[in-house]
Amino acid sequence: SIPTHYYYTDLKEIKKRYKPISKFSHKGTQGHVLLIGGCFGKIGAMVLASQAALRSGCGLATVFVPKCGYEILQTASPEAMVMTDENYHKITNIEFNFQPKAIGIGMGIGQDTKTAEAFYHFLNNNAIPLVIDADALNILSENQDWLSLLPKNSILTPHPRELERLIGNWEDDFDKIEKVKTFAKTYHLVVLIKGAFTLIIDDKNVYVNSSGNQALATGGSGDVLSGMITSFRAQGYSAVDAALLGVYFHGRTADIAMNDMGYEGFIASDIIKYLGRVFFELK
Ligand code: B4P
Ligand code: MG
Repeated sequence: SIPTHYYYTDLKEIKKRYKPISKFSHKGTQGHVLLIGGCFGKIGAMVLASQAALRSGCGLATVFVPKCGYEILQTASPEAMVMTDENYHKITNIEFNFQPKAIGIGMGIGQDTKTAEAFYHFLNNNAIPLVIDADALNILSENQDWLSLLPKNSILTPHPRELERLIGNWEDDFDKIEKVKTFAKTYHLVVLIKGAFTLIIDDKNVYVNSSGNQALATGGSGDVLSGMITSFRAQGYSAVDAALLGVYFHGRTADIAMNDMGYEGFIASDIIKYLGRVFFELK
């Protein structure tokens, strides 16, 4: 097997990779994010992802949701622009008229056959770096021959259950890491294994994240993370750096928040509220 290099991402390591915003930057230079997802009953995932993207420093964020998401997004996430599918309940045809710097897809998207077909069509026509999460990962697990359509250096953000659907089961943690490394190498991807001490894995390196705690074991925290990583990708960070920064910042919000509350009181939108505090630590 390929030798594995292990790294531990702490504040010092993050400071080396973080690039402060220039005095002369404007929204046009900070990167335009496109987030695609949501279905009836799961539009909140897109509200969370869009707010997380904007609070992570991208210049502009557009969301693509089914029609039922239009008023929800415009109200709950006024800084984001909204484009809608022609279908009310779910995404059936992904079309947009601009060039985003990075695209995040899958949060709350559901697994309808029409949505899967739209995703396939999208993959066949897209070269923009992707962050792929949630049901978009599950659709890929069901259609593994689509994996070769992913642009190089796209980022996959599965939790352990989603990872198992994608690569099958593993014997132990070492076997899991070997399997993910091989998978990442085959398709030229960066793959996360989310959980306590989230791992970020490319074809030869394993980065172990140091931040975060059990307060993050709450619905929607994964959607927030996807918005953050897509935002960093759109700002010009490499796939590995975007994933490292996203995961570290995400966890760090929960660490800082525990000065103000207990684990149980923390919900996914609090990650977004505390994000600015993490950037403040890098000043
Ligand atoms: P879904 O129903 O698909 O849940 P989701 O919408 O993806 O949730 P969300 O996006 O909010 O959270 P995510 O896990 O992506 O899946 C739930 C199903 O998967 C359930 O059946 C569940 O049992 C299973 N599942 C989920 N996590 C599992 C795990 N670790 N092991 C086994 N089965 C699992 O993202 C959560 C975020 O919070 C990640 O960034 C994660 O790193 C972070 N986080 C969670 N707990 C943490 C902890 N203790 N410490 C630090 N970070 C933590
Ligand atoms: Mg998730």
